[in-house]
Amino acid sequence: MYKIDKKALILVDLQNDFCDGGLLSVPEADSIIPLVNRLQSQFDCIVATLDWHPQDHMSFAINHDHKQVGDTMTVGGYEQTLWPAHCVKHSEGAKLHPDLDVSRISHYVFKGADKTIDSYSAFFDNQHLRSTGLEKWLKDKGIGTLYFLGLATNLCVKYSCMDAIQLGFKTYVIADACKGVELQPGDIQKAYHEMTDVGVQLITSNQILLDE
Ligand code: VGL
Ligand code: ZN
Repeated sequence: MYKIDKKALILVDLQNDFCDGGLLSVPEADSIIPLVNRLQSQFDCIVATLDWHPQDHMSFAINHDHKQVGDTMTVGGYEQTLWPAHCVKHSEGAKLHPDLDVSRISHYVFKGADKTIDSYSAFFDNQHLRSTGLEKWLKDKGIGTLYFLGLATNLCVKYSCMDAIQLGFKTYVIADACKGVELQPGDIQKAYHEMTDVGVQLITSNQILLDE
């Protein structure tokens, strides 16, 4: 007896604030959008994640006295980096990039909506206290293999991939369809190493588009 393994493509945080001109822009983010649109045609199931913060979110430097963007603080035993305000729910900056093809997205994951905790991963908040429900949604559909792309490689893409492995999904990251932010030089490379160390498979878009 064999199990049919379905695949999903997960689009991570392709929102205006992470794109060119946004409040927390990732260098060259806009350049991946045409590729993301082409890749979608190779998958039956497309999921999009959105960073979706309230104005008073704890990850915004502006919400803490004597703190600047880039500072860190310890919250509930884990280190939180402080960001400029970004992806405030319902704002223009929180919308998906206008050139992104959204016609085939069948599920949306809104994360970071609790003001007291951040959520880089598509599956859990940063303290693994609460699930976003994505694991159940995928497993109910018989999806066992996930392909990730989007923004930022070393933050939300990485944390999503690491959780996916832990949850038992076969996990790929499409390297040329991701862009990252180097807070420290080498951050992106380091993130790829952390991912491959736990079993995430690094691929490029041409391996998926071969039979296009
Ligand atoms: C992200 C920083 C803060 C991301 C989200 O999508 O990678 N980065 N919030
Ligand atoms: Zn955020």
